[in-house]
Amino acid sequence: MIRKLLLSLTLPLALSLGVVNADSQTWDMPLAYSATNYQSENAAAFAAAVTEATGGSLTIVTHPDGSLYKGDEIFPAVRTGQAPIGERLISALGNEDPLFELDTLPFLAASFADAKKLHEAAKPAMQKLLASKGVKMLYAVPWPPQGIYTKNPINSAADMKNVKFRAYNPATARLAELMGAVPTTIEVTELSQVFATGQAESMVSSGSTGYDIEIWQYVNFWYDIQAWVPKNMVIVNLDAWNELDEATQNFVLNAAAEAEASGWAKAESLAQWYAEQLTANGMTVQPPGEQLMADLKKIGDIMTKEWLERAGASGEALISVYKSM
Ligand code: PCA
Repeated sequence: MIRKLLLSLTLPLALSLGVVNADSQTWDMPLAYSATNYQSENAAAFAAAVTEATGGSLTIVTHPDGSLYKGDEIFPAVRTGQAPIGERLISALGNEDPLFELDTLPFLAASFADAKKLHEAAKPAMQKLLASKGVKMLYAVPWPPQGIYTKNPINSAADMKNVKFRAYNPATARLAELMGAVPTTIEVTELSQVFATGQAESMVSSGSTGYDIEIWQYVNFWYDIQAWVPKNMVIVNLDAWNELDEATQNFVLNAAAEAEASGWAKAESLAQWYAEQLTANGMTVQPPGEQLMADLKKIGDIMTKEWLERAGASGEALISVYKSM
């Protein structure tokens, strides 16, 4: 009787405070990119789909724009369980394992169709690697093709000499170095500020990220080099995952599959639109000239060779699986 009385008093109190009970919980989901970016919108739709499918027993709340954790804090936060779930640019983890850099190898998979194949080819190895770090990938979504943003026209890699370059991962830092530029790795939340203060005057990124920070305020050119298609992944902490019952896990997996499909479609359908927005805001958008392309191909060969040295036989095997698809 007393127990019943206590329950009847404490349960509504716990619910009204949003306190976790055995049957219902809330997952905070940190995102690095702005709320209006399609990656964040896609993540918000995923979160809403999970919340709805589970009738709120698992509620996922997205926190875009680095507001909960900045880009470089998200993977460690999910790994250690500080955040149960989060989204991170895969290749930003390149220093942890060469496998994370597979999708930024220049000219390996430069179209969305090839990028999708590469994603499928790498999935089993990625899940294994991520599991060894205590996390699981739920889905991954590409960025539109990458281009070089500059203030001045460039005709060759030599024109990038000493130019201050914003890198978003070890591979783009290496690319800059091989062009003779001066790379600094900067998270997207700091991007407007570093361009505004002149700490960066160029970068490689998609039309999407340029559009988000209104990059036409700082640079004039975007060379559409079509060299790779990097991806963001949504990862979940394995302990948090294993605590979910099977039905809930299945709701999450279904929502993740939908988010992966809609994210790829969105990236593809927006790629051209983003390039048009750069042009509409006064930038010159063009393919790289012959010399610049030849230089980039050479740099790509060096980066691929360096990657294979690090990734070894398993890296080579992955590439041949991809090429046979
Ligand atoms: N935007 C992200 C990574 C790739 C992209 O297109 C960024 O610049 O941080």
